[in-house]
Amino acid sequence: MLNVILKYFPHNKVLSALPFGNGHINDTYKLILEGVSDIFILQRINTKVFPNPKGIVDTHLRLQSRILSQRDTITIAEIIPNTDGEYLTFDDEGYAWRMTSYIEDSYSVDVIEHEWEAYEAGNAYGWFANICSTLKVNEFEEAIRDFHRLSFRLRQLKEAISGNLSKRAGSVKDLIDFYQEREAKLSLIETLTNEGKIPLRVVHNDTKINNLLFRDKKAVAVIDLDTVGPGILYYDYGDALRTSACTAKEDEKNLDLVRFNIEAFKAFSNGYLPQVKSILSNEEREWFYLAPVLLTYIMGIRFLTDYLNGDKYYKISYPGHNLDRSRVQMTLIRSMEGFETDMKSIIDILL
Ligand code: ADP
Ligand code: GN1
Ligand code: MG
Repeated sequence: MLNVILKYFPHNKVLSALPFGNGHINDTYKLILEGVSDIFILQRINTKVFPNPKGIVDTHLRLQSRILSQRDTITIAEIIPNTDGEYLTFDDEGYAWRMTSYIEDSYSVDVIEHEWEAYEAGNAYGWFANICSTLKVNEFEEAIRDFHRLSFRLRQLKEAISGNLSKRAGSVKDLIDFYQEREAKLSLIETLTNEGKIPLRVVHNDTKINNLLFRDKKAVAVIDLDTVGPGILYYDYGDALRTSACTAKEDEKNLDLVRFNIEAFKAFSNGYLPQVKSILSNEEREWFYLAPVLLTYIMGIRFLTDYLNGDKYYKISYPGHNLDRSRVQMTLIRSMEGFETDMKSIIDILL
């Protein structure tokens, strides 16, 4: 890593470069240098997950040229070039790194405890959706192909079950059944999208709660822009609620603590929906209430698939980590299913 830092700051001593945050994909470090008042975020991009890091940088640059000139109260981190003017720096092993500004005095949260946090999260992701609505979707490419395409994720699950690489399939039959039982109902959104009834837009595609930064009691930055590109608004609304309107952390072992938090749902929706209201088509308004279940379902399937494949994709801290994550998603879906009518009426009022 030191050789990478030298490409940005050849003359400053490194005071610290410590692992930072709880991301599941990239390696993130907070960098403090002697004689430089700013702090930086240095990330080694996971190129197994993101095969085209240059595409990610191009997207970031387009977003920052659109956003940073506005001086809004919410912002994004700025990607910073090295001394050669390049936005990607390759280390001796060929890994790609990038540096961004550190959002000063900020913090991220993994579980929402107060309604104001949910409102702020909705407001910030709504702000992002609104900005992206002015971008042309056909000028962006998916960073990860078929990222939120349910049929693709279900196919991956089926392959993982039949491949049974980690010999774990026999022990998780309850989970496999749970996810497979819901396939028909939750395929509706993909069908409507394929038919062009739900429009493709530029969206964030990874709106979990810790991809937002707070300062004091305000959400001040939307981060983790690697997946920004074509998608539908439900992806962002749904994935944000999966983590903002859940009473427990994503990998909680005590499933009794995992419930859908309808008050947080209401507060998030209050922040989000008014900002996208004017851009929605009639068909798009109709199915918003299915988005939280759909995105929780997709993540539950992805965690289970990774568990069955022997934990190749997400970072884990212990062997059953992906299984715990998948069980939390299952429990949250069960809880959400009891609130579908409430979700629909809250959304109808706001739209
Ligand atoms: P990953 O793709 O692995 O999730 P992220 O870009 O989300 O990586 O970064 C991981 C964590 O690091 C975030 O959840 C956040 O806590 C912290 N972080 C990332 N970028 C910044 C930044 N520019 N300023 C402050 N904190 C940041
Ligand atoms: C990953 O990168 P991170 O940790 O913010 C994943 C998301 C999942 C999330 C689950 C590129 O997000 O899709 O929802 O983990 N990102 C990628 O916690 O796969
Ligand atoms: Mg992240």
